[in-house]
Amino acid sequence: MSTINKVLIANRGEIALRVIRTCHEMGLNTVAVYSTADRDALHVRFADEAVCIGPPSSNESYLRPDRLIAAAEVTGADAIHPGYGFLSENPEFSQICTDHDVIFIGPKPETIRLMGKKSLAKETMEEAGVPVVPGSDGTIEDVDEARSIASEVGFPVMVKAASGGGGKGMRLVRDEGEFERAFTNARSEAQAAFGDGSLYIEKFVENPRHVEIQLLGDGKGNVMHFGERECSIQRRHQKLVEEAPSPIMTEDLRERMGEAAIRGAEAVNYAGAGTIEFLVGADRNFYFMEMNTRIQVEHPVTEEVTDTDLVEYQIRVAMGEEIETKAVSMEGHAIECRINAENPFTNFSPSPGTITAFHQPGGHGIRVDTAAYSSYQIPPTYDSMIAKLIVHAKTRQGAINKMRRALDEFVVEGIDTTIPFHQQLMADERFQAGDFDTRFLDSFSLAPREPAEEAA
Ligand code: MV4
Repeated sequence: MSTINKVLIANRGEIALRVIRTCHEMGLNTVAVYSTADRDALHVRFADEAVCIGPPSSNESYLRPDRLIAAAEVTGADAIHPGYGFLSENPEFSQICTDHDVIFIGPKPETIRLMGKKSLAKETMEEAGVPVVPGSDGTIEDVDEARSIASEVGFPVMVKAASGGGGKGMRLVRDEGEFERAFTNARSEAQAAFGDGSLYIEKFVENPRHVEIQLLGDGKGNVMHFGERECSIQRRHQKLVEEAPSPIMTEDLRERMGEAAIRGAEAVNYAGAGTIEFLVGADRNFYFMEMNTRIQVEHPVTEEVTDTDLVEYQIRVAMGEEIETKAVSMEGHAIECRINAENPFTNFSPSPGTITAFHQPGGHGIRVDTAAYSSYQIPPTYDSMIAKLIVHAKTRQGAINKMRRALDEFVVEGIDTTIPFHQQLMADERFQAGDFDTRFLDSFSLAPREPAEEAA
């Protein structure tokens, strides 16, 4: 056991605030770090101490291990919480923290590195007995060999980058004739994006859903799961809405997916919070896709239906506490809408600027995770998410009704936001019926903005 007294949060925005809140509830001191673009940010205001770590560019601030370690050393922080994005899944940073006697609140460097190599992660999961999509054994260098494997697997196939993720370096190949071009293009894209052009091949799963299992391990052999999240409402690999439970879930499917996910995490003696993403086919067969070794943006929907604080769990296992594994039950239904500073009527173009008025919804079953406020200037440098609106109700229909009411109450002036998109989505018949997959938004057409909104 190693106690933690002071946590440095190596992040910004809503997730930095989210982590600060749990630290303070646990009686822990907090250190914020900030770039010069974030001088007036709320994470700086609400942390016990704050250290400026550089200019606006992430490469010169939030992504600089040396400056983060220096900030931890001058403030006497004994742990670093990386949040999501930035250095949260960087194995070198996790190792650097350990080398400087600072606890990295997250998995071991070897686990982060292994799960970052998608093809190795898949092999590890297959050996652990987790269902995987049929395809090549590991990566393939030679185009001709790759083509013959693709034919064996059977078209259509997906060509994926071994070091990829989030859809980069990925190609759908419908038939043998398209194969060579797709393979060569994917290799160049992967080499340019990840410095690693190695590729692997999988059978294409048509119209899949994205369903992920929330996991927690203590690194002492104990792993538990907190049920699933439905994340199929995505646009260009960016999630816009998440919910728990998944509308397709049954007790039996949850038990089998949960057990598979636990087997996978046990195989790497997982330490920390993590997620296993599954592709779920129309026939409800499920296949390992990726493992995320961080706390995710959408973790609140799980917190709401399981009545837990996942960040508290992260900190407890980082201190070396053993977890009492138990079956966690899900109560009711939670939905999260990501409110971005983007104009949904102009292809989600970014809309940075100053928020001139900000009023957030409230009432029973409403949670708003945000670092925005009235007069806040959104820096153009970072991501566009300005708030997460999370609702929790007894039923899915109750959650949708509550979300529609909350969206109507949410006032953000001075910039465009994705609120009108969410209002239309929540009113959509197919969404309401739970009848959607990862391609749903490709065919979802937004009705033009109402004149009243135009005037406002
Ligand atoms: C797939 C697939 C269909 N079949 N693999 C997209 C991101 C990357 N993590 C994996 N992805 C996919 N892999 C096979 N064998 C379809 C996707 C996919 C997808 C997956 C989850 C959520 C949204 C998606 C959107 C397009 C494609």
